[in-house]
Amino acid sequence: MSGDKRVHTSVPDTETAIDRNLPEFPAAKPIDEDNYFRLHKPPPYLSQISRDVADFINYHHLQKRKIVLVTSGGTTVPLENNTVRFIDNFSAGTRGATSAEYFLENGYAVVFLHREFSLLPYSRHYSHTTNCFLDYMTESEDGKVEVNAEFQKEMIVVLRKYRHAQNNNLLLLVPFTTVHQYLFTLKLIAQELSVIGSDALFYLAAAVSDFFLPSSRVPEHKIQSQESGGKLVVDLEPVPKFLSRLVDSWAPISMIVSFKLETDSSILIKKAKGALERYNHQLVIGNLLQSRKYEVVFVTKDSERWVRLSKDQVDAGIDIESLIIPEVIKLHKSSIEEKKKMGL
Ligand code: 9Z3
Repeated sequence: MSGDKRVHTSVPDTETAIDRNLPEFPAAKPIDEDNYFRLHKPPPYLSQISRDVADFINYHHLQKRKIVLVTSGGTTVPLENNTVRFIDNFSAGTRGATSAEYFLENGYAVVFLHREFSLLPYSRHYSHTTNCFLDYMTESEDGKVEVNAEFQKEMIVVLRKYRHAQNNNLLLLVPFTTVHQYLFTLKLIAQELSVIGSDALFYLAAAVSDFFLPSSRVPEHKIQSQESGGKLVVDLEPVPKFLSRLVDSWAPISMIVSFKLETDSSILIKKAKGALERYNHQLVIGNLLQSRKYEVVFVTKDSERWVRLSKDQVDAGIDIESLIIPEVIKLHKSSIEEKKKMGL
């Protein structure tokens, strides 16, 4: 028997297998966001997450600590309820996990909404590297397991920061796997965070699918290739533009930073500006898949500014997040002052 009380999202929820009573998902309309939450069942574990998040927010709000929601990793779109096949979005979780560490260093408490089993703050230094974690270990002369001498210096720094976050309850890990779980959990956390208004910051680095399969159309069992003449034709719907709900009604006073990922450099800024105009939030950080670890562009309504690591910084292994996060925090501070002046 396992004593693990944590929520896990990667095992499909087969009890909510295809429900033919649900109405067919209507074609795309401007009210899609509301329809989505009306026509889909929330994940069954959501009330547990709600309690954990509410406790975390109350605890830090009492201590006047700012709270950031960092989203990280890619969402999946399952093609079957007992999921064998799914569509995935690219993201290792490096941006989110690394950013969370720099927010923690700068005094924020962090709700880390992440794809289960993607990179996590602190453990990321050791968990998904090409080294097996056992390569960090060595056996001492008296038969004890120890950390290899060459890793001691770096590991003690990471270990101290990790313990500090743990001992002070500064980091709340909340998992998702599917885009469905992501949307319901984001909505829940946003509504709970809205209680602290401008002291909350949303930093949306997760790679969220633009398409999904409405639950009314998800088959219960593995799709059989013989039944469809060997072809698989997938007909997906656009994911509702949840960002507009986040900005307008879930957390209207908080500062929202979203990421825009492109692979074609000639459209990055245009797409980032388009997102700002569409959702009316404060900042889009644009990045290209190919260069995301070395350069990003901060796009606001009236400015665009590249933030880049120099060659020396790249060679020294500096994280670009160590440049991004202080800039974001500066903008959050001015946003708080502005909102306070407006009496919000
Ligand atoms: C990003 O652009 C992230 O920076 C990356 C990070 C996914 C590139 P890694 O985890 O990668 O370090 O491997 N995230 C946002 C991606 C996204 O789906 N954005 C949507 C869009 O571009 C808006 S929410 O339309």
